[in-house]
Amino acid sequence: MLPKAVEEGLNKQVAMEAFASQNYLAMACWCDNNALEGCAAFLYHHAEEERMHMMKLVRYINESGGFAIIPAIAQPNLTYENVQQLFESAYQHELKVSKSIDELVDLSDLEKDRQTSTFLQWYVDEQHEEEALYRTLLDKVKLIGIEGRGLYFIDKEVQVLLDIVEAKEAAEG
Ligand code: OFO
Repeated sequence: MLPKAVEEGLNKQVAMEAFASQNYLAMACWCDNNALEGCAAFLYHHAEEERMHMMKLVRYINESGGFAIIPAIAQPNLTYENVQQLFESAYQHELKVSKSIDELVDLSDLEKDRQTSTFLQWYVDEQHEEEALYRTLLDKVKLIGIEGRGLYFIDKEVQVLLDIVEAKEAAEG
């Protein structure tokens, strides 16, 4: 049985993951509209992943005797000055999500809810990967630069990263 405070915390996380999915979807649309097909593909994929994060939480809450609350979702940002600003925003968002997951782990520990702490370990690991992924992306964007042909090469690099992510997912089944 979920302690009430933990249930509330998990539901806040549901809302955060739902927003993340819409936010990445909006970023994908911006890329699509700016001829950045590789970046768009990467972000469409990431939007799906965030939905999966949300679904995993929803199922866990309901399976644990709680009530998953499906939230209204705020309008995400639709436009960016450039792709560097977009990936900076994605990276900052992931840092915020990591902080929220860490606080949720602290809360479940405080409530002596061992099951939720164990469940959340998957999110801790996932956030470590996502932070690293966006940090890498941002570093590449800064290194290549967004002037002239830079955008073309950035887009190719991001497509390569997506191929790596998808190959890893396929290997994991
Ligand atoms: Fe990218 O964050 Fe979900 O957990």
